[in-house]
Amino acid sequence: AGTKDGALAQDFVQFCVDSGVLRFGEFKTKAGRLSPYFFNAGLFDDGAKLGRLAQFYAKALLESGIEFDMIFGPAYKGIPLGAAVAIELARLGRNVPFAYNRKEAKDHGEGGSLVGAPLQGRVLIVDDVMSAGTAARESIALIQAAGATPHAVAIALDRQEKATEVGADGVQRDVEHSAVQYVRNQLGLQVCAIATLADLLQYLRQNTGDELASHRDRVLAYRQRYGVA
Ligand code: OMP
Repeated sequence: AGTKDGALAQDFVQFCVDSGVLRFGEFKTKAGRLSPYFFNAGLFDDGAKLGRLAQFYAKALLESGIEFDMIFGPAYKGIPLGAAVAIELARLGRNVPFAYNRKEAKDHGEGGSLVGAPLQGRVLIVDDVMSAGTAARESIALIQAAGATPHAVAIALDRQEKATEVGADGVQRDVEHSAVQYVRNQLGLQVCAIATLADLLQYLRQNTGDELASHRDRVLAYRQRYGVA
């Protein structure tokens, strides 16, 4: 997972720590896990940070060599991210159509739940973090229903941890693969992540100090318990 250029990932982790997007402590994830770190993309909360974030996505995408015809930003968090990436790509000379969805279907005005360019061709989904992959599955279904091809997903951080499934008995269980592995291997989409948990651990290894060392031990223990191979 991630990009070939480890330097880009390291710069990105540093940027996220500096801007408070990546924090260490105790956080509960959507899947109910107690995580020693959390990535909150909502804290890319001014024009400069959003612009820099978009540059990271664009560089990671260019390095990945993934081809696509348009960008889709899933509601809510993917909307500003997709828009920012579309603007940055246009600035770099690659102007592609952009669309997003609304969560509540509208019965007047433009109607429907899709806004922006018509969904067609190979669609790149831009989102923040993939954990269980629920959001990705919804976007994929929506793109297919519109007659377009879900082709790739760009995310900022791949947590590289076991996805969960709810069994017939209604109980949630961990599975052996991550959401990214599922999207890549089972759904056949290409996935580009600016950084991964491995990059975060490398950052914690290289940046010494007592505080970071204790974070590193906790992140390693978390990976031991929930991480994928
Ligand atoms: P899925 O849609 O199940 O893949 O979960 C992704 C979501 O998890 C994100 O959109 C966030 O709401 C949340 N999340 C983070 O944003 N950052 C993290 O570090 C961890 C999570 C999470 O809850 O797993």
